[in-house]
Amino acid sequence: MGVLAQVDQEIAHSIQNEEMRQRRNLVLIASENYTSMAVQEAQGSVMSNKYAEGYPGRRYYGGCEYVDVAESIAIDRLKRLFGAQHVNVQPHSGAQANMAAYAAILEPGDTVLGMRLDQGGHLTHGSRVNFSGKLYNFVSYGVTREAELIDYEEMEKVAKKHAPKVIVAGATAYPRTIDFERFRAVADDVGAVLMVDIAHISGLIAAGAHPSCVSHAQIITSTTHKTLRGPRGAFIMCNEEFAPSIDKAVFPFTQGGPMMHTIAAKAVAFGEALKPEFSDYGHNVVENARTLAKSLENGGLRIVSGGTDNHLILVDLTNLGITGQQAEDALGSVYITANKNAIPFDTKPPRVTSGLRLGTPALTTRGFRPQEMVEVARLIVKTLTNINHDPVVEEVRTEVTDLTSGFPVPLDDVA
Ligand code: DSN
Repeated sequence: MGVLAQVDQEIAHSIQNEEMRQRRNLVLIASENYTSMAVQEAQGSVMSNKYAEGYPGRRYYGGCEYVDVAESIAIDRLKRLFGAQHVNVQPHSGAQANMAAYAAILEPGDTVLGMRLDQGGHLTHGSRVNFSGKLYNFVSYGVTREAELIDYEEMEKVAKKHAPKVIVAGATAYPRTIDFERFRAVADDVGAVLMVDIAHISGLIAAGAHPSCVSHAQIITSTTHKTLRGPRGAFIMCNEEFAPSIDKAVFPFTQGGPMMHTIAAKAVAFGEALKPEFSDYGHNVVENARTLAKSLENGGLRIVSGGTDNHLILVDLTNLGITGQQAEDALGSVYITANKNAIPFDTKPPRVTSGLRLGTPALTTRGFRPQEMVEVARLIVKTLTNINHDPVVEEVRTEVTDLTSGFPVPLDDVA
């Protein structure tokens, strides 16, 4: 960080501190990861300087010959990665990808069926405080009270009752495999389009560690920075029939100039995900999550739905007598980064919650394997069962620092 430290010490310092935090902490936020240095280099490149409204070969600005190369490569790699018919790599974020996907096929006021936010869905799947819930008439499905699995029967019933134009599958806090075939059968039955938001699991699908939705969904949205391990951003995939309306909905309807530096970095990440090592990575993420869930359960914690099939775990803290907020704070104080999260049928408000969401994508990138996940579980249980017990807090901090210091972050790979 030579130049930045000379011209702007305040910002340079904040970045250095963030780098130190990412090295020192156990990062267990299910939606975070460590990008490679190649991804970071592309993201921090001169492509940030370029305006390129439009699409490769049909831009509204001159001088796009090199950014066209980067975007065309990103498109080609993403198509190959998922076997998609058409892709758009310009969405700036997952929320903007969903906004464009809705805009492509819906009119304001149209009915859409999505998963409840407080049972695992996402803000853009119809929350009243989000554009989705304000612009469209969202109806919802959730999970069953007993098994805490998606209630497919309820989903079908609600779909038949309300005849939505779109059914949205996908979640941000659902630890189990999603049955895309079943969603598509219901969508076909009621004449709806099936849209799947794979923001959380796109890396697992690319790796073959979660069943793919590509042959079932007509429209798919995803972020690029979670299990897929790319830069912060998003994309949309769709069947050819929706291609013109998706492209128009991204630009010019919801976005202006694409972030060409991010698109170049997406291309690098898609290239990495096409390599055989990425398949090992995705399977390791799931194996690590399973081990973490089992070890936490052995430590006395209740795991929502009894386990996990993917990269994340939801812990119900009720029997420990602490809230999600207290758990997040206690873990933060020992350098374990995680987030509070509502559990199904939570009685506490969203800023408090009874649950904790934990994910393994970032630690798996650092090289953690099941034996370390057993240790991570032990440190979590020790912390949560000793809240405000200062000697234990000190002890765990040292144990966490010792553990993470043995595992490099991508920055260490570069001499
Ligand atoms: N904020 C993301 C997550 O953490 O799951 C979803 O947008």
